[in-house]
Amino acid sequence: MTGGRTRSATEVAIEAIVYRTPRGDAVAGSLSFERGQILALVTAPQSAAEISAHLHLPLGVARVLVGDLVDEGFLALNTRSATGRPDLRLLEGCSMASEPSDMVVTDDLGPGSASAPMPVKIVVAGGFAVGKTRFVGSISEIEPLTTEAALTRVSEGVDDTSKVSTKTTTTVAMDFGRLTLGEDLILYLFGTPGQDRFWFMWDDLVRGAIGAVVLIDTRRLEDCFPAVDYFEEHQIPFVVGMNCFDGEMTHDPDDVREALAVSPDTPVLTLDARERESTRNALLELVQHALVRATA
Ligand SMILES: Nc1nc2c(ncn2[C@@H]2O[C@H](COP(=O)(O)OP(=O)(O)O)[C@@H](O)[C@H]2O)c(=O)[nH]1
Ligand SMILES: [Mg+2]
Repeated sequence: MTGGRTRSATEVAIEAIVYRTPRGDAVAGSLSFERGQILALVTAPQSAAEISAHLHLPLGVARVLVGDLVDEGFLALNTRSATGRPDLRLLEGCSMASEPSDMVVTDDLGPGSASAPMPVKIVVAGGFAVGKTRFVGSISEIEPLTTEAALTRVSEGVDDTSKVSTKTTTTVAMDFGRLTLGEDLILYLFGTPGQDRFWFMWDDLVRGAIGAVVLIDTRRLEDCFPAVDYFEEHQIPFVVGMNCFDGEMTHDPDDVREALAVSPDTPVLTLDARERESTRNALLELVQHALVRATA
């Protein structure tokens, strides 16, 4: 499908918004196989992650094919990105997100912006079964899609002197969801894969994200330590969401903050990942926190 290559000249971020060029419109009916399917799908701008999920293509493959089509001039990427730079519009978008029909974003974003909305990325992390999938699903306007990332790792042989490398390929299901915050602003939520052996995917997921929500189950707090460590080390703003599995709040946020040894300004809140309002509040807290951090 990708001619054995793993990279096309154009690198495609998972949240990059892909849209069709006039040249792409012209050839849409004539390309075959996955290339044709991608062009047919992208009648409306969407992210590489969505393309992967809709076409049941491993994420890595979808990104390479999209990159090729960009190189050929059939697709284009929105290169403007809100990632890493939360602004007030995002906060406003999040506050209004309960009434999608009322949302209007009037700011003139300048040339080149008309074709595709700007993606904003937030990562949802935590240990196993803390509610990541529920969290993403409760707020996403699209059916929660999972996509498979085909992964090839080269691991060094056990015997140092042999310098033998072995390749293993594995797949992982990833949660992601979408929330339109305005006609030109789309929030993408990406859930981190729970298992330790997928740690190396985090850099890709987290690159450019404005922040993260770390979900915790207070009965097994230690499960979130790796996520907290990761975000602190990479200086990604995050909020901690205590998921109320027993239906009532049994822990004081200050106690949890202390147990996690996170900074005093890190928001720790209670939530129910199954409730849209609750999820939205957590996202709002995060955007607010990220804004404060960015302007500090
Ligand atoms: N009571 C309660 N159950 C939840 C909540 N969030 C998730 N669950 C349940 O906990 C289980 C694990 O949730 P899931 O989202 O699959 O966890 P993940 O492994 O982090 O993706 C599922 O059965 C959910 O329905 C919550 O806020 N409260
Ligand atoms: Mg899950």
